[in-house]
Amino acid sequence: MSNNLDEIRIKGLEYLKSDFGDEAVEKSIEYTEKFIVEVPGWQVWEGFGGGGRFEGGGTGGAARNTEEIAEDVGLIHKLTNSTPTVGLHILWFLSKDGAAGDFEVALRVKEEFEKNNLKIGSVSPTYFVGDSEDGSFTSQNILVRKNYIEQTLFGAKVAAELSDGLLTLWFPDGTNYPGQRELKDKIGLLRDSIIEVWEKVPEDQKGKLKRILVEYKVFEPGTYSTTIPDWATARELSRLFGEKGGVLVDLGHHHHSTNIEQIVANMIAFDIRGGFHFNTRYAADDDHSVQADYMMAKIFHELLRGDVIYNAEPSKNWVFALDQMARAEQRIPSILKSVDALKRSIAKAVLVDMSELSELQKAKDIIGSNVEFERALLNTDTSPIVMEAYRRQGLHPVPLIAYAESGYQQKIEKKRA
Ligand code: AFD
Ligand code: MN
Ligand code: MN
Repeated sequence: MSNNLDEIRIKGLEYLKSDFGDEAVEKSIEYTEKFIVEVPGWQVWEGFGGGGRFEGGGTGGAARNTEEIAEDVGLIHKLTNSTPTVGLHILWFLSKDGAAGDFEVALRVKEEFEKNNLKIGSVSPTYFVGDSEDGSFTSQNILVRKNYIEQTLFGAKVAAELSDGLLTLWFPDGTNYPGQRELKDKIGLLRDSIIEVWEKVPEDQKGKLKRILVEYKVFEPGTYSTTIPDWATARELSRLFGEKGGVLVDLGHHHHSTNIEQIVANMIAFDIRGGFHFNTRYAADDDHSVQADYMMAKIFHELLRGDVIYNAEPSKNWVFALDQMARAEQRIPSILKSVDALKRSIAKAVLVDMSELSELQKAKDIIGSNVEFERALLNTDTSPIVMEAYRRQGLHPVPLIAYAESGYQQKIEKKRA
């Protein structure tokens, strides 16, 4: 199997060089090598149903606690050198009683991650756990709102003091029936609660926070109305956090027909701090492993052309995380596949010959520009580039194979049965 991989890689690189030139291929390998993505702690964790909506524990072996999450993501990082941080939900992973955050727990989790060459990544208050059926920041009960505001302040402290300053807010607020709540009140309470949070974050923590990203979702869990249904609402709310506020684009959170690339281009044009939750859009939700389809390559085209990846000015760079969760499949392979898909996609975007493409665009050669665009982003298999990027780091060129050969899955299924 392995010498066949070498042959595919070597001959594949030769083919790509003849198609795109040595320089473009070399640059593509470098960009692919450098691309990193955050892993959501919940993707390897047994505790959350989520994606695919099917219950059942798959073949088993899911992590039961943050120590095992750290071991699993630590292995993924060892195999890919691409996943140095883990996204955490406060009530799932940083709490003693499941109702409030606990800084002692956060300190312990930080150590568990450091033992596995990992760091805490984004910190997410868990607005959908607890008493939020009438809303979290939009509840009519001021005590419920206060509780979630407190949790958000805890999240700001952890993000500022124990992590890299990234707070990501996903509000499940919405309604299931017309008339259930006044829609204007819902968004008004959400806005007022965010204002209260930002007023209460201590100045020193504000200084250490780098991004507070507000996520949106076209619907769900509210089936009639979702209080933050689009990036415009998320953007308006994010302004309340000042220059550090931004918008989190979760790929799965859109209607099927939505042109994601246009959203990305517009956010970049308006200099909005951004981030992605990568997954697959089979349904208007997330939760499935990423696939390296044409859309993903086009998204990376916009991100690269918008200079929001590898920008020398760190505040310009978007942050990237997986957000997928399913019980049925084996967790670690589903993440390795996502990392692979993202690397394939950025590799394609780097191969686009922008000088040739812009000539064709200027000449208004519509079909010519479409063909040139598709040459790299639709028609090219960048496996050889991804394999070469891993090989140069002394890694197995196909982490999924390395994982299968490692016996780790059998080990955790036995140990965690
Ligand atoms: C759910 C939400 C949203 C959020 C994630 C983790 O839809 O995507 O980012 O949980 O909080 O998938
Ligand atoms: Mn998400
Ligand atoms: Mn989601």
